[in-house]
Amino acid sequence: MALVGEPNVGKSTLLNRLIGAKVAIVSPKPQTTRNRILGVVTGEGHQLALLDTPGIHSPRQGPLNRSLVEAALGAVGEVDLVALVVEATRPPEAGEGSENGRLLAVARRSGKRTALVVNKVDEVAKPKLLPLLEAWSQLHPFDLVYPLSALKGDNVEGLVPALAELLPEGPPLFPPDVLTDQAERMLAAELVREQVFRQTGQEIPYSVAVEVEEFDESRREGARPLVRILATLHVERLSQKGILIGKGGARLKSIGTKARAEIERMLGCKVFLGLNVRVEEGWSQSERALRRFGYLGPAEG
Ligand SMILES: Nc1nc2c(ncn2[C@@H]2O[C@H](COP(=O)(O)OP(=O)(O)OP(=O)(O)O)[C@@H](O)[C@H]2O)c(=O)[nH]1
Ligand SMILES: [Mg+2]
Repeated sequence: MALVGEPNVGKSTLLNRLIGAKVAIVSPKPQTTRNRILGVVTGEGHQLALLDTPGIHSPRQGPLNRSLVEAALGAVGEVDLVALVVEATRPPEAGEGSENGRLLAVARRSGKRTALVVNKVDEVAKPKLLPLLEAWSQLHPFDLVYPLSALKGDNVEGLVPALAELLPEGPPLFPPDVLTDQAERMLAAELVREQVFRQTGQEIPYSVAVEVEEFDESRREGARPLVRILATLHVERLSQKGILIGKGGARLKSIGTKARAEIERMLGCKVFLGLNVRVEEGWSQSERALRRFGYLGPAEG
């Protein structure tokens, strides 16, 4: 199944919550997720393979934005069940021309079953919730309408069994211990990017791509396990390089410190993290660069 929806509604938070591990980065800024991320939940008698996708938004200008939207719309075509994620804090809208309306039209045309997940219920007063769910139900014949808080965990435990009811029967696709398709190297790059999203403002988060140049595990099995990671933060312009590095290198240092702690938690051992910043003029306009950074699937044909 696929988790789709507008940016910032909490798709990645929900994916992490459902699989019980952090495989997708999360930030308060929209357009955090740049590629499809698989998460697998295996339980008693069911297995759910979930795709987290970039938020759907317009305008879709430039190759990066277009590839984000294509990744999300493409996911709809590949799954048995579409879960549209929306926020309880906003009134329902799924009219023509709206992002949700567009997604629902894609789902309808595909003939796929469609669930609505109403997230962030912790932010609305209880009496407001029922009318909101009813209003959503008027907009589309959802197979399931499910309110929860991915952040707080409220009402999350019933979601997987309810979704499993909507999925076709079949043998499990993954061994029970598989949680994600994300390699540790990619997760490390993402955890650095997460700190860029959290610690910089304005256009900087959207101008940074992270590439892990070295991921040295040769001392991982030793007496004092260590993984050595060297990553480059590519910015689009020279002026952004200075902002990202900060006065006396303070900002880059702070990004590195926090990212290293997150990567250590993921890998379960000490990490040396070296970061450097390079100008890769206009990388977000270049399909080649997008492919190199893993934000675009392999070339078609
Ligand atoms: N209050 C509240 N905040 C939430 C909840 N779920 C997610 N958030 C917050 O919403 C913001 C966006 O979360 P993400 O999981 O990154 O959202 P997303 O839909 O993956 O966003 P994109 O990747 O940009 O499309 C973060 O600040 C989360 O902490 C929730 O249930 N309640
Ligand atoms: Mg996301």
